[in-house]
Amino acid sequence: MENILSIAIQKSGRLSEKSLEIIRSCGIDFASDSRVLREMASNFPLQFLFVRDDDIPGYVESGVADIGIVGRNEYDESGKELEVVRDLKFASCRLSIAVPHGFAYKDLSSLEGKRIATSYPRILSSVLGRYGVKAEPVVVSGSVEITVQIGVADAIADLVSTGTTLKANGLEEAECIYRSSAVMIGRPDMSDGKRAILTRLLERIDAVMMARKKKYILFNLPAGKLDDAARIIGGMKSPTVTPLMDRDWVSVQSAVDEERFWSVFEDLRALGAEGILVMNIEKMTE
Ligand code: PRT
Ligand code: ZN
Repeated sequence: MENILSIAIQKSGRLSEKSLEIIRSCGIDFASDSRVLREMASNFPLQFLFVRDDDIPGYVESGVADIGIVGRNEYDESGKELEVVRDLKFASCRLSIAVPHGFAYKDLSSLEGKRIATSYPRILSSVLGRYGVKAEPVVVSGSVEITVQIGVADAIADLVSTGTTLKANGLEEAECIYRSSAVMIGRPDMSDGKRAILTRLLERIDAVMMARKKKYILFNLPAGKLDDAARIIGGMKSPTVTPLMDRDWVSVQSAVDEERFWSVFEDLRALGAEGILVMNIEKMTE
């Protein structure tokens, strides 16, 4: 359908909730709770297709869906040539080599001739190939972490986030070989009509993602300290400055990077800022 963009989303798993949440925060409404196979948004030309994550790159390639949200690992492993339209920066994880205690791991060359169990043979072999290491991949579709104990592999290459699963299975994380997070993929040859809908969607997603990285801060400051405050807040051309009844004081407001927030807060306090108010930003553009 020319005037509708279809998006493939994981039906149930680590990506499902956050994928839907980011779309919902773009002001796009849908029922979703039933997670039927297909569903239409009520106020945006977007149709959802709820499927297994492994199938998403293939569905996007074949045109069953126009775009999809999937782990970068799953996309790269698929070998499909699609467009990565956005890194959505959630569901971050790494693909790591893990070895049993007592395995003398130095670097990737320690894997020469070893059996390595993984669900990501394509990514693994491309990394090993780059370092000229020849190992024997053992491809399993799940429970990679038990393969050493049951004697089918000498080491593994598996996704890790906290590392708890590796530890529980007597393995040590030896080296991270690849990093992943959820990405939005799309068909490069989308029609103009669909591309226009995607552009609208991306504008909203960017506004939501940018807002999440910032806090809005409002405070009163002795007027003479304005230049110092601007330097502390940094990265912005013009904080909004409003005069107060008391001419010696001004009210200042600005967006601040979330990751620098506490140091900015403390420096402003030390400068004499009072009545500091901090707010979450819902949407934002450059
Ligand atoms: O049913 P379907 O095929 O749709 O889902 P799935 O079971 O194949 O995928 P799912 O939902 O488990 O993961 C989807 C995506 O989430 C992956 O492709 C990754 O991009 C991403 N992701 C993020 C992870 C993890 N973190 C993660 N920790 N995928 C898997 N894991 C595994 C890890 O391998 C370990 O077994 O979760 C376990 C816990 O990890 P630790 O390190 O916290 O103990
Ligand atoms: Zn899967």
